[in-house]
Amino acid sequence: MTNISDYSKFIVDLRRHMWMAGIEMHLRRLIWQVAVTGKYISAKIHEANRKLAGFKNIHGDDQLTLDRSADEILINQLEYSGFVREYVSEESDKVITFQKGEAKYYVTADPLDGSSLVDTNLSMGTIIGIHIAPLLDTSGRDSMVAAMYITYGPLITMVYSAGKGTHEFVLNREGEYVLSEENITLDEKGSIYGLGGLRKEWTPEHLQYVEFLEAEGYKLRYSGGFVPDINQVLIKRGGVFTYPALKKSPTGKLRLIFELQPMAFLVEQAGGMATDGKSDILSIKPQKLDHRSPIYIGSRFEVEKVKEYLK
Ligand code: AFP
Repeated sequence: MTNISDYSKFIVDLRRHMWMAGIEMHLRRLIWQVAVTGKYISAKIHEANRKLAGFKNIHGDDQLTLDRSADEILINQLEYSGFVREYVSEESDKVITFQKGEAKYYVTADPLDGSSLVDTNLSMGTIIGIHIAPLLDTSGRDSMVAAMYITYGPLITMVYSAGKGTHEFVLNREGEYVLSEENITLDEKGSIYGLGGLRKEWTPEHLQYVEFLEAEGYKLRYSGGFVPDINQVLIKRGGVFTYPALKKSPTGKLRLIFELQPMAFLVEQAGGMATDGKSDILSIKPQKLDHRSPIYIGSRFEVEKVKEYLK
């Protein structure tokens, strides 16, 4: 696939990239509007983090309001976009109908994933899925047309795909998203792994899989933030993140609609895979908004390998 940036001797910003990729206008504008919310959510994080004002740290209830603030910013930004038919977020678990008429996109959001990390100054993120069918009607593979996430770290970055590769943009000092990594493509095999859940809660099969990776010399990369942990696998071009089935919670912890399907879309577009151990994440039909699923996501070798242990 020829990189668009090969044609352009100028900095390629997000809108130009999507236009040159031939993405449909309404979808381009919706992706752009979500990307813009990243600036407002980042400002909210700074505002809410009372350490800046010399206080000790942000308390649990403040973290909660931070989640809700991020959700409100997304709602305000998308409600009048004219492109969004329904919006549902991990914060409210209820479907909000914005528009009827020709508005055709169904948007899912985890507005601020990893918010419990805010007082540690570790990275957090916003996860967005964009569908063309109601969320519980079909699998992500049949309904999802785009996915993206925003990372709030030393830099604000945005990774998106609309089915034509996975690309990273960085927010520059002028407030523009400029292309930083185009057509991210995972290697067949990586060298890092992120392992969620308590070791004593792991199933024997999962433990054997982890011991295989340890014997292969994989290095542990786990921050407790799904977005930066997945971002690391993508930007380092390989490896695996897993939050597995646990003895006491066979469906694991992470949410299929809000977290797993958007990331599976992005990783598949980068040549990787995502499974619950048996089925592709994108092929799973959500049973409810709060549908949780185990996940193994990353480069092909590691994800194919886990199926040998969990079959
Ligand atoms: P919070 O949003 O409550 O911080 O949880 C983050 C998360 O949902 C996901 O981002 C992490 O991968 C996962 O939880 C970490 O879970 P553990 O704390 O059990 O490791």
